[in-house]
Amino acid sequence: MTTTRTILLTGFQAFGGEQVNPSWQAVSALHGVRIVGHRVVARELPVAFGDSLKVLRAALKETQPTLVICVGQAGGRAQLSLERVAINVDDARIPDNLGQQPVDLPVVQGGPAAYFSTLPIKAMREALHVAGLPAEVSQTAGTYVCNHVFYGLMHALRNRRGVRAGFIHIPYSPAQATTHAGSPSLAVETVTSALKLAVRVALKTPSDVRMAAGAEH
Ligand code: PCA
Repeated sequence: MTTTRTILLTGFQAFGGEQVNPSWQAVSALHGVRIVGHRVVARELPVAFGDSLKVLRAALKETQPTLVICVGQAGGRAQLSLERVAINVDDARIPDNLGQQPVDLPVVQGGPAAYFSTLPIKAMREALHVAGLPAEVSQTAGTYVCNHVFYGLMHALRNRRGVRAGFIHIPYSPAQATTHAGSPSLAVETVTSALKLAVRVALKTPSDVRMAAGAEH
């Protein structure tokens, strides 16, 4: 008997005064979609230190995915940001949706300083560019709930060989950009197609390509 393998994609609830979070809008559009013989399960995470990881860990246990990509909003960024590294720090500039504002606390007490994404981020960037979609490798996922989830994800999977995981930040949607004059934006449908392509590349690229995509700052 063959069982269909699962891809877990997560987006976030709205936060920071926004009405929507395009990460969930883009990810939820892929729920149930089949990609290279796998089936997508989409889940929404609360923008809360602690609770976000409880929901994520429950979803990991329930769906037993072979690939996990968590997606979050990074308003102000102009491209899809394929995050390279999660760091063991919570340092919140603004309170989360539960009013919590940790400052310089570890995500996991005694955990390593950082975890690297296990997604083929260079190959993903290349494929997105070929498809005409703006994407960059990002050297920081920040120190707010997205980095918290990214770090917690990689920590939860640290002993699970064969499960690849990482994080992608996305720009404002055009609707959001109407209230952030001058900010770059990317249509939710475009983000959805980009995520679908990113998943396809992750499933088809066993080891990442060697290609410069670093930054000086
Ligand atoms: N972006 C925030 C948290 C939720 C989201 O979509 C972040 O970048 O940390």
